[in-house]
Amino acid sequence: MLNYIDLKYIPNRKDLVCEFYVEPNRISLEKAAENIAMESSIGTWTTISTMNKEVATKLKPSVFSIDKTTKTIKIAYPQDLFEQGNMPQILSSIAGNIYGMKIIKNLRLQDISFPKDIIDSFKGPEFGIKGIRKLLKVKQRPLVGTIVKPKLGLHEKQHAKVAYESWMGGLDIVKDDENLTSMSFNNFYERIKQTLKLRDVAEIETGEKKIYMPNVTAETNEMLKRAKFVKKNGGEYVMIDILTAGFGALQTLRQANLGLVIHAHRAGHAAITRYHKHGISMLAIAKIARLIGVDQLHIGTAVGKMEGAAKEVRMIEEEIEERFIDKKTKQHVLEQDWRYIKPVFAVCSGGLHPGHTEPLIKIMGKNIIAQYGGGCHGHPDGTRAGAKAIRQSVSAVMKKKSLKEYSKTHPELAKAIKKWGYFKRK
Ligand code: CAP
Ligand code: MG
Repeated sequence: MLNYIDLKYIPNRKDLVCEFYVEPNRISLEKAAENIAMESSIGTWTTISTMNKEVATKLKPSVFSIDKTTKTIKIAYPQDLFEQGNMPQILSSIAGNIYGMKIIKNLRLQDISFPKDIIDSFKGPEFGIKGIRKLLKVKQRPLVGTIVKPKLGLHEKQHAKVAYESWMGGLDIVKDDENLTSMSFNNFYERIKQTLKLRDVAEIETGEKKIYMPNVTAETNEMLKRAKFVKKNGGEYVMIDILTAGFGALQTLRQANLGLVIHAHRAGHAAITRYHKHGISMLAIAKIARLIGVDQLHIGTAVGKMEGAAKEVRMIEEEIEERFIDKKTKQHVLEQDWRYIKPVFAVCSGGLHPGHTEPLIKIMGKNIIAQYGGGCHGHPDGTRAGAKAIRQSVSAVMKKKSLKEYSKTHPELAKAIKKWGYFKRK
């Protein structure tokens, strides 16, 4: 029987390292760790006559840390277990069968550290934070955007009009919602033409760069066709729902090298990230998305409607933007040398309104993209006023003024605050 536990083992630069939270089912944590290492690499439930010494020596992973207090284990996997440049295969190993083993009650892949050769086999972001700020010509402040609402139902012209109003009110970015693709009432290709046409008008009338992020999520060939259509019509961005489309599809989009900024929506992530005892952490998903090559990624707001505590959301932001504000956070993350892989812009979205802007920036810093859906189109005076109120709330923070103070001279902000109030941390 091969021995998978080696608490003296020190991972080397050719190891992929995973940290798991493990709740065994009537067996010891050691036994559970051994079975996880086996099933996620070369083993199965029993010894087999076909196993040979060479396979074992070359490919056997090592459980090198078992912490009974935190119920976490760390496993170092020789990189030859994985196909370079193939994220689906990597995840079929480290996030595959092991979740279904009867001897495990709960299992969560908390964190991953990729070795150099695997890092080098992926493209990473084409633009990243610097490229996006350069494209939008916005150096310091958070970028602000909205999502056309209602999520579904508007036809192409109405959609374009809502986008135009949002840009004219001062927002940088307008995106499709996660479930808007090409509908019977809103054809993708027609929507792109109508919306980009008004985007050009808004740019001329405001003198500012304006961005439209169309959702190209679809079967992979159709997705590529839609992305190329956006490019041909003067769009600079596409959006993809990375969990429902899949990591293989995300690789196809990124590796098509279309010169489009990729916005990663994470619809569906909470099915695997939300329960902190089972599934995959958002931190691990964020690292995977950065390695494949998204330019910006939804990571939560800490203050809005979606779950995600401030500490966790901040940790994810610091990992994808690679700027560790407080060293303590870094301790909770497996060391990762990202080499030339660019940092990714953190997107904060979900239940935000202008009253959230101050605490949001306080927690997340200025290097974020803040998106307000209902918090824009729900403004008492409509979309354009909502957009103005959002922009005003950011200006207040950048000028170190309280929202209360600033709303005295900015009526749109005052009306937003009157309707939704200020965010009070619980
Ligand atoms: C926000 C949103 C976003 C979610 C995504 C929505 O709209 O468009 O998809 O926030 O959540 O459909 O809910 P609102 P996350 O501003 O009206 O809430 O960023 O946490 O993945
Ligand atoms: Mg949405």
